[in-house]
Amino acid sequence: MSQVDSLEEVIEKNPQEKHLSDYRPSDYSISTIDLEFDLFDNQTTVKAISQVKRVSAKATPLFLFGESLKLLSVLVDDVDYSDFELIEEGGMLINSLPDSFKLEINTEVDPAKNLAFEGLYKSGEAFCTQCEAEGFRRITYYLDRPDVLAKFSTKVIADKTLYPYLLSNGNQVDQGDLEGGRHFVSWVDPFPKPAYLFALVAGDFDCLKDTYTTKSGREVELALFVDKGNLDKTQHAMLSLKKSMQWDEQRFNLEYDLDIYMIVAVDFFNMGAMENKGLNIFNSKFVLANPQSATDQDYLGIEAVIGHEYFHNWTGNRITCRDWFQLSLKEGLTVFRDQEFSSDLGSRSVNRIANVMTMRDHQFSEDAGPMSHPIRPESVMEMNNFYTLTVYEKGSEVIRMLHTLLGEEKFQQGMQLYVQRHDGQAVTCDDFVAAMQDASAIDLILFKRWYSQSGTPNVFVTDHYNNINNTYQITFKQKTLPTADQAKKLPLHIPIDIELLDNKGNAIELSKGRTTRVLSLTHKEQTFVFQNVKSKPVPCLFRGFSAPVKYQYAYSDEQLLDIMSFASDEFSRWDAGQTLFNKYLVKNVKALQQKEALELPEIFIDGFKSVLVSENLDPALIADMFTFTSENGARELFEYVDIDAIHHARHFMLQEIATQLHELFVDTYLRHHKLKAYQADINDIAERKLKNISLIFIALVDKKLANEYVLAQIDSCNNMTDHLGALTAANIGLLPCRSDVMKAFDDTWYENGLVMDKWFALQASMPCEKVLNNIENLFNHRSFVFNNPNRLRSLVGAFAQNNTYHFHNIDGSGYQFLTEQLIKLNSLNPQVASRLITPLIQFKRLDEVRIQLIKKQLNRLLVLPDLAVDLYEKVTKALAQ
Ligand code: B3K
Ligand code: ZN
Repeated sequence: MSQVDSLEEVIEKNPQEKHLSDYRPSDYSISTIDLEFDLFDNQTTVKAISQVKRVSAKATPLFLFGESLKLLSVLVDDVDYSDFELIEEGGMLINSLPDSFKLEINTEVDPAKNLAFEGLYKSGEAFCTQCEAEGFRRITYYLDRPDVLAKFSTKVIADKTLYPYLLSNGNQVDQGDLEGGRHFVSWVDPFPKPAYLFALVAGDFDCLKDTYTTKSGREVELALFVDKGNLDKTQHAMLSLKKSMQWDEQRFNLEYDLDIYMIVAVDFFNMGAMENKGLNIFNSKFVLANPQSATDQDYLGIEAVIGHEYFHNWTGNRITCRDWFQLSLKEGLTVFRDQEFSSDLGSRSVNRIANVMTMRDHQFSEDAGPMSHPIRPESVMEMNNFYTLTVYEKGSEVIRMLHTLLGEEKFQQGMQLYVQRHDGQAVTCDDFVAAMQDASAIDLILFKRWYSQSGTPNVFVTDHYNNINNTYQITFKQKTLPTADQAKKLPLHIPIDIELLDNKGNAIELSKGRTTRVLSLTHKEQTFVFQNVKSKPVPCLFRGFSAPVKYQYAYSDEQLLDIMSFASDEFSRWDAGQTLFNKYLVKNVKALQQKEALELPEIFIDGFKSVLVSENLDPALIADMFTFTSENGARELFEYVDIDAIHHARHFMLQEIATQLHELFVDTYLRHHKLKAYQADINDIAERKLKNISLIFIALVDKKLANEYVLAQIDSCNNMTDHLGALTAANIGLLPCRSDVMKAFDDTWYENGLVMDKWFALQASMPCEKVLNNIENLFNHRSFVFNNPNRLRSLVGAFAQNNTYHFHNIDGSGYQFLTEQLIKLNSLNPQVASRLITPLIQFKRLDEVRIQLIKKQLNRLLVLPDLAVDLYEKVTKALAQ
């Protein structure tokens, strides 16, 4: 049987896609649901009593979603009911119901066996839940869809010694002791919510308490629950929460609404965190930090994720999504809000650069791959597969473009109108844009195409300067290539923030007193003319990455250096450096392919030299200027991706930079290597970043000196950033001390899984042939736990995602290794499997040998008898390319 036949056959007998266009309001509404959980490891019973009302005119049966449940009984208006049928695909159909009734459903679940971490499960000793997107149906039969909003009350019963804390959404209203050493706590959440925001936690924790007084003067109790012994790692998370609450009041005029806000940190969690109403559940990675165990990046990540989940209270919880196709309504907007939060508190440019790196290194390839979808997808098989960089990060870029087009004032008016119109409702992306349009009186009809069109637009820029009448004319052409999901592409509304530099590097006035302007590109091709331009300018385009596009302009090296030195926007300076690097990367890849000599001209080195010695630039920005396009990101620069040539050309360039600027890197390292008390403060973070980047460049060329520095740095450092910085240099430079310092780290930290994640990720990104062999051995390491998603991401994910060259080893070993892990994970935790598969499905532009090797592995997955829908969706789409 040919591959195509088997693919078609498999597709035929498997799950179908759901379509946005099929949306219909629910036939029934639920006003209240009272839950009672009697918690036991393997036999937890759930009693769910709902007040249900038919809203449709027709007397249709009631369909309730339900999966992996043991049904104990169904009662309608307190009487045992049997007129229902269980549906194999996951649910129950109840017939002959009255117009309005009380529905009681009793189910049993097995939390201890639930290793998919969806629904009710055990994380270590604690019980916890994850219901977004469709996990509540693994707790009870319910109208598990985001547009059914009900008031929840929850009674939790459990052993009192093992589970002193019993938590759920809303406010605590009752508690008491029961027979047999058990106790209960009852909670009521006054705000109607969809089931995906339900949460329950039971466990024994250490708790950090605090309070926050909102701007209207209400006192809110704050509580942070962590595993026993971790209280010394909670200060930063609590501070971040208070900063988030204050920032949302100041910038968005949004205040917290319940009397208590709780955050629980757990070790077994599929994602970063979850915004359940009043009871956020977090991956402990995004809560726990002290200087010894967490890096600067961890500190910043915690602040951002705490902010993100907190901001969801309005954008997501108070106003939620009508259906899951609208996910970007809450996620794109909330990512935008958390990015703004981080930028207002820290460095705007450095944050912007980090976000753009994510777009270019990862989102662009998603948009060009088999899973390409618009920020508002039109068809979905497994919803969990759509918590993507496109929905989140590109979604945020779309909100940012709205912000650019409207300006802060009108954007905030739009937000206010959105809240005023839709508080307490489940709405659509169209509703959001309508509020923005109505508040600003700016026409956004064309702009809305960003919601329905996938793919990264290419913008080709040409210009012409007329020195007789002093006019400068600039022409933009946009073209989006067909994507896997959508052949036909239309022109988009693309805001282009522009600045023109004159021959002395000064910004030219573009309109009264203004030297920058946002042009609206709305057609396939458009020309803009600037008058009174005295000399041929250097155009600084897409300032601040004003649109999520790839753009091309035939910049000379000199022009790029001008932008690097003179652009008023720090992001543009960085971007010009990236463009210059990419230009030579493309050249050198070609040279390698044609067996010609590689080159990096003096002008390039000189340009970067002046960056390194600059006294005015923020050290963090300098560090970013020396963080060049990754091998992953570089793939997007080519039509045909030559893994080997990209690796070798990039390596040559880094080696060349390290050699030619060696003394300056040493000097920079020494200047910024300061021994002082640790503070997660923006200036100190910047210095550590530049110092540790310099150390890497030193390690590339002078192993002896680098070895010395690494050992001394580890010896004297008082924080994880510097410790890990030294280890990273030892790892990348394969320094003589590498194995000793790795071992010492392991011996110190082996009991702390989160810290060991950093170590596993280093092992996985080791730039050497034997890396895969090492990884395989590390599965037996004392700190490795296969079931823990964090460990898996650090070891397997870091290898497949970041160690591009070795993962794509032409012998196929990387592909085979990943596939073997996916086969194991398919039945344990399909959600995590489905995230890890990404590098295996984006293969279309690789060489034929690698394509065949990958297809062979994907076909192994395809024929698994119990292939989870999460993987099924991606594997079939990948093979159909
Ligand atoms: N809303 C959650 C993500 C849920 C993912 C479900 N597979 C976290 C967040 O975006 O804030
Ligand atoms: Zn979110």
